[in-house]
Amino acid sequence: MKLFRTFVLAATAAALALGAQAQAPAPIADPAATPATKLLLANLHRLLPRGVMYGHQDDLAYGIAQAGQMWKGDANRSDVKSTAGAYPAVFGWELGHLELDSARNLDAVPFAKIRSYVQQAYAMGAVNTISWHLDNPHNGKTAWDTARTVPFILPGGPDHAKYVARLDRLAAFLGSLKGPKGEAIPVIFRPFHEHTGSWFWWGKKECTPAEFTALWRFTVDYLHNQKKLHNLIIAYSASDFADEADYLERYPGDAYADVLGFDDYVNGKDPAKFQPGMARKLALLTSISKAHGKLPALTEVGYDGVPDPTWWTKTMLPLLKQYPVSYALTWRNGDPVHFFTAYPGQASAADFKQFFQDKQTIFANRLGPLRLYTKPI
Ligand code: BMA
Repeated sequence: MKLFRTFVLAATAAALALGAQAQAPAPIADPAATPATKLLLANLHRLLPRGVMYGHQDDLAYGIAQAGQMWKGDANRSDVKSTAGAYPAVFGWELGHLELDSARNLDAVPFAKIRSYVQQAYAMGAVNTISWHLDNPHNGKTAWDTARTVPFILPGGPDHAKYVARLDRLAAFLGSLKGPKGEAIPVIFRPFHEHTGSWFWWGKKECTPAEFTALWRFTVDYLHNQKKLHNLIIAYSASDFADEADYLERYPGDAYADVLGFDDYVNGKDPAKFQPGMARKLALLTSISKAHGKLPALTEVGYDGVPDPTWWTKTMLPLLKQYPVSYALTWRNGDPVHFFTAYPGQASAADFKQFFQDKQTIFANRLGPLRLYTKPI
């Protein structure tokens, strides 16, 4: 009897420990997701313990040829490939101004080009993630306008139809992302990012948690049910946050997100505080994503201008080894002073190459063409 009791207690403790450790990956939020979209998400979960995928925003569109000089639109060019020898495993793209029916996004990249870059990344077996700095639908100002907006664009609000018209344009573009056989290309869609900050019209001080979650759910439901888009993996991406409750305050629910992430930059803080701050947030992200069976990711990260020559291996790599995330996306090499990854000759280039060579990092050369989309890895 005593033995039995001890055994049961030990078994219960083991089960509890296991339970606390990991939830099996949750099914994709969209029950009607295409098989390739479901497979991509399942494969990303499988890849998680094997290493972190490196990502770069606008990688194929433009970059820095050498200090002070940009390149733009050169076929197959990539600062990451020029520096490390391989393309990123994750490609980030931005759809701001698509809602205005503009031919180019807010960073002057033509949408037709973005479509072909998405196809190129997909063909090499890499992953595409899409953000949307959409202009304020209430007053026509930019995404960075902080006027009260969300209640006006929700169903029943005076600007709802305007918002829906913008979603229609978004949906037409997302629906046009097709592979060579006409198949829908799965993408990670990351709407209303950095919502725990207060610099976008969907930010924390700009709307209530109920308004934010209503906007999120309406948007995702509309894309799924009205627009019949089933190639989306949905990413929830905070900026800074204090604790689990703060992170989840505006969480739309497990039925509305697949990836849990946050954005963090060295800029704007004491560089010495970046690593400990990141470690604190990654520890929280690890436990929250495990508890919900969601995929953890560093949805944006970087050091503008990368002035620290060993930032990749001394600051980022130790963090990524301690707290596995699916991917870490660095922002765009936008101009000679606003850039987030190395280019040949840049101060951190040699270190970036070492980061690439580490067993724990995954670039496109380690993802066979289309493998993530076609069979369980
Ligand atoms: C910001 C900056 C801007 C850019 C925006 C959207 O962080 O890079 O220059 O317009 O992202 O890509």
